[in-house]
Amino acid sequence: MEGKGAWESLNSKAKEVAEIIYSVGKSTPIRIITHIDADGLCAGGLIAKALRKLKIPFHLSSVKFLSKELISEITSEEYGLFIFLDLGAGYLKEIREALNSEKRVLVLDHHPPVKGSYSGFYLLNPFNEGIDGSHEISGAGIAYLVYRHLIGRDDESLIMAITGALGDQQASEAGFTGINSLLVGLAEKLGVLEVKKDLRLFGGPDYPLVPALQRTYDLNLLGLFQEAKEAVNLLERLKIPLKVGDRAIRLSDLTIEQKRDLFNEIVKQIASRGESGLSALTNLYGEVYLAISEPIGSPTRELSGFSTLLNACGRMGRPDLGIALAMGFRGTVLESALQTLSNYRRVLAEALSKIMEGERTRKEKGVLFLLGGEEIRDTLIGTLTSILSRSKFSKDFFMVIGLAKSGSLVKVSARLTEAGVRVGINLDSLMRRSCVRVGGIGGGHRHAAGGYIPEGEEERFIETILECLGEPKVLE
Ligand SMILES: [Mn+2]
Repeated sequence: MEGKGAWESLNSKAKEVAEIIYSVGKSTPIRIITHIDADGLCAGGLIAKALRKLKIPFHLSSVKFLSKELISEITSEEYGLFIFLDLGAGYLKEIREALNSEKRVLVLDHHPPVKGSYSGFYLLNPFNEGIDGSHEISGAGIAYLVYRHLIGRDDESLIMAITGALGDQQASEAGFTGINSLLVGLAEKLGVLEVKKDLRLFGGPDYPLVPALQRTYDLNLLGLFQEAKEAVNLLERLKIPLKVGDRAIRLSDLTIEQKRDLFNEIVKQIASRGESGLSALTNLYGEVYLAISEPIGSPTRELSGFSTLLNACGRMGRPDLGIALAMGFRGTVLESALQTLSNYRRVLAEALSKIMEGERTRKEKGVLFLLGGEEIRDTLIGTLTSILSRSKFSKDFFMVIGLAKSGSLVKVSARLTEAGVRVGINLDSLMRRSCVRVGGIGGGHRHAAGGYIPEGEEERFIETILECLGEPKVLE
């Protein structure tokens, strides 16, 4: 289904969902469960904002993932309506089993739904309308469709739908497609969004340039501009003044020549980092999404940076800040979120430098293991594994596999290195079988996968990985 037809079918379903929320919410408080990533926080913030406006009481939690246990725990609470946001489509069977007749459940998720018939609850899912939920609409996009019917009009909260889609990396180099591009068009028409091609720095063209360089995610991952003085030195070398009048200089203050010099210099610095800088290079210039409803100079004005900020809040155990930002709160909430973002970066940088010195690593037959234990947060292990797999540090290995304690389980996160991609290892298959053999669950994609194993099984898991590497279907 294409364009308008897809919009209409999804939108009319969203209206039905809004009507359920409104009618049930008049008599009973609502329980919301959302995902902890940037998209999930945007989705949660949107529904929370609408309920707050309607004076419908609710309780919201954000979770790292769903499980059978968590679903039955949550649905046993005393609420009349449960709403799952940005997750749930993979757990329809478990949700149905946990239901009883007095409780109503809404699953608003853009992930592919598991096959099978389900009844007794409402599923709003793009795949059921012929829309590709992996690229054409995010969890926040779905939540926005419900939001607009709850409050009865479109408003500036539409930027959260676009922020969520950016957080889920649904924009390709050519921009958005499907419902996402319709939402962008609607936001432009409403006068809350501007899209233009520019250098993609944190905060956008109207944000102070020095912190913009420091906070741009890809540059930071490469170790560039970690300190303000490195950014200041660069500007001084290019003879770009630090101030305009008595305020800090912004990207939008630069002349075309200055901007070109800055671009060239950043490209040079990225290139000096070798192959690990490739994705930073492709991300450096392109579509920039600006929320013109946000004040000039605010870190929430450029939406890709906004999603970075939300992501950091979720990963550092402060999803409450992310939800509040997505609901529209600023002031001290925004200050704390920015502080959380710098903590996030500091923690990542410290962990990386320890790992580079050989701490917490184990090298076995082509596999670099990162043993996070309790020291590395389970929400950071994936990011660290991914950075390491792209760095020179792992060039003699086929893959990096990180482990970190996660509640009563151990989270596993695996990424292929260039060498691993070249020899054709299938991580989905490797993770699936090795996690299962030690009593856990795993899977994912060819180049990036993960899973969970029981605590205490780490040694056996490492041995199992090495065994599985010799088996068919792992090497293709
Ligand atoms: Mn999502």
